[in-house]
Amino acid sequence: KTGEMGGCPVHGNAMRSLLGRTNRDWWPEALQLDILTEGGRSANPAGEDFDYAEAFNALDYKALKEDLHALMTDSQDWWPADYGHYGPFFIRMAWHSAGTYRTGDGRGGAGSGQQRFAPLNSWPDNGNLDKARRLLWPVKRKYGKHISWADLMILAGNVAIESMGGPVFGFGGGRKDVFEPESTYWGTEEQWVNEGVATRIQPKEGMALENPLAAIQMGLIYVNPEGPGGDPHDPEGMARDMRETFARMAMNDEETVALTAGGHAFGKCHGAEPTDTFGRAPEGEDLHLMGFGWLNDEDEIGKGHITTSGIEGPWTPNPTQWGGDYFRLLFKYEYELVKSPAGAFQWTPIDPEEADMAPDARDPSKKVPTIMTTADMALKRDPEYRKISERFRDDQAALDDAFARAWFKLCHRDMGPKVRYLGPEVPEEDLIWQDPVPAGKAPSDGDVAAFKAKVLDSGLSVSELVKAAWASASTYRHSDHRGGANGARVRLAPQKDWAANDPDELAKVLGKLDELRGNMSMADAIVLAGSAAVEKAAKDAGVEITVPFMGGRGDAGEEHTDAESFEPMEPFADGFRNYLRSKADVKTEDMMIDKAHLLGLSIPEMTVLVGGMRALGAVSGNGKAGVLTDRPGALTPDFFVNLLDMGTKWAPVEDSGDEEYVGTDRKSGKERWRATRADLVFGSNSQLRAQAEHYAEMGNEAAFVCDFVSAWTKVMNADRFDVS
Ligand code: HEB
Repeated sequence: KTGEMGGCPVHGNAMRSLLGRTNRDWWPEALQLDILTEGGRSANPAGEDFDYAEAFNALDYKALKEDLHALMTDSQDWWPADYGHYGPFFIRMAWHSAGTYRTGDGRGGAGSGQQRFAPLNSWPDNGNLDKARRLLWPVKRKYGKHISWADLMILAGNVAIESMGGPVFGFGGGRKDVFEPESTYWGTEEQWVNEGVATRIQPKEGMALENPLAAIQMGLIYVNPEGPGGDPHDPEGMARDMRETFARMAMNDEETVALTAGGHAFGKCHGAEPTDTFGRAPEGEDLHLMGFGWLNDEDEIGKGHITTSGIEGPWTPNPTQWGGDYFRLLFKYEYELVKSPAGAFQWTPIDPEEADMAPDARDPSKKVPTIMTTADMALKRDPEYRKISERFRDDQAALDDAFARAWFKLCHRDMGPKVRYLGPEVPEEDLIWQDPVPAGKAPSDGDVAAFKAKVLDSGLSVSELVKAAWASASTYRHSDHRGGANGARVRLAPQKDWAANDPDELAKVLGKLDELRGNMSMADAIVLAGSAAVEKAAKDAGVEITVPFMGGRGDAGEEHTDAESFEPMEPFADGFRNYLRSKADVKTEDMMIDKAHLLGLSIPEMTVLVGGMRALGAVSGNGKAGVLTDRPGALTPDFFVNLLDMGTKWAPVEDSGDEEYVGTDRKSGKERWRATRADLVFGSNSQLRAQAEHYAEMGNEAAFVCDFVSAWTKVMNADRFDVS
């Protein structure tokens, strides 16, 4: 079965790698700068300690916005503005920056300025956005460190909407740039959309869109504008593709309609010439083109009409003015299928009135017909989309509000809690998709100590307490900053019922903690109980240590929680707890690395957490696998010591699909241990073995405990954006 929802990344029947096709596969000739980041050397010229929030707060925001307004109509000879206004172009840039976000793993999105780097800078769907970013450069240069590229791209989109009279809900800054491409899984296909790669949804073949991907073909942000796989004759398929891909971006039907129609109130498609006459995409283009790609004729740049998608024409008669013309025309006319000069399928109104024609983008004295893409036509042809579209046609205020809110969500969905937003235009209103958490109050030192004593006296085991704290905190994703222990959503649906969380045991532990906590929040109590257990476990291993505690978490209720939006966060695998729902096409150990990456952990942090949690017996299902110790519950390095012991011989358990292993005494043949792939990889992989050796070495026992406590604390506090 392919494309299972709920976390499993599978692709066809092929075992696939964690990263799929990478930049090195796409551009083997590209400069190998990554050798300079070996040894943990940072690629960030501002330094890893650069405090972007501080820099942003010192920004002259008003002046920046004025400069952006002026930029909109400051047409440059090297890339002239259609209709004398860059607004639509910047909106598309911002939308494509944000639109890579996907709920499955929280990756993608506008948060770090990834559009500057491969592969995104060279995706066919991002055609010519290299020019849009270059137009912004003088403004970026002027405001320097005070505005990141990531923020600037979104703010330029907002200012563009404002400057064309469109509705805007707000802006939150705080997206810190990175200086190297992020390693995100974008799929395994070896061709781009414009090279004929197959679409990912194929109902006849039983193929669903592979999780966590959210685009229908390699190199697209969402759907193919010409129709499923380029076929304009399949309206149901078009709507199906839109519904599925936009849902993966956290958008429902109403948001999808509002965004698409609102976006296409502006600007035009570009298809003046056949697309096979272009130069290469930026990442593989000649040196002297200085990062530009897709040029038709480099001397012609800016002179003729351009080609981007291959579709040609604007949607409305007023492409630089917000209004209701998109829906008015969509419903006023019958549309017929035609081909653009570049040969792309598109739709055009039959017998349009003169007043419903649009000006030519470069010559206002000329009139051209308007168009719709096959995707736009779905808003009329799909029954559900149509109802919403008709409502918006008849109620402009409703469209204004829906578009403004959906645009705000699109651009901020990957920023996590609202406390992370910066600047003077952050909206007051709390929105459910921000996963709001009511303010909490930190318990006093006395209450902390008293509670810890009660917990250790409660009869709950170290393993139970550690597992509950891990279940609560480990939902955190560094990708979109969602999840984590704050809010104690682990006691709400759907998290309380996740198999990885051992629901019955969790309910028992949470019930007991609720009795003991007094007026401490549940969120604090769960974390603190875990700390108490870790301290006890360390003591039982002969090390006295205090686990740092930062109280003040609040408790979210059901009214603060969009339960459905948490479903994609359910772990399919969690190597830290030795949990695997079912065998997948991605290796179990790869999924552990992926989880560690989402938690923002380093290799040693991942290693010490796995080894420590195994020693504590904190495994889902409370099985034997991985608990390589005779004294579970004590924070010893036994996991590593026993894993590396040559006295044990490992072999796969028959019929386990190489997911379970048995370790026998090499001499007697007697069974000693059980383990999974997520255990044995620390012995089989040379780099992880080196980590395991470090923690197994005599003399490192105390360092092991210290490192465990600091990695543990990092996970417990990963979402504490409310304290800095
Ligand atoms: Fe869009 C443009 C498609 C959604 C906004 N788009 C465009 C184009 C196309 C498209 C094809 C053309 C490009 C060129 O240049 O050639 N879209 C599409 C699709 C979809 C969309 C298929 C899904 C359904 N959009 C969207 C959204 C938004 C937008 C959501 C926002 C909100 N677009 C836009 C704009 C433009 C475009 C503004 C224009 C640009 C210029 O003008 O430059």
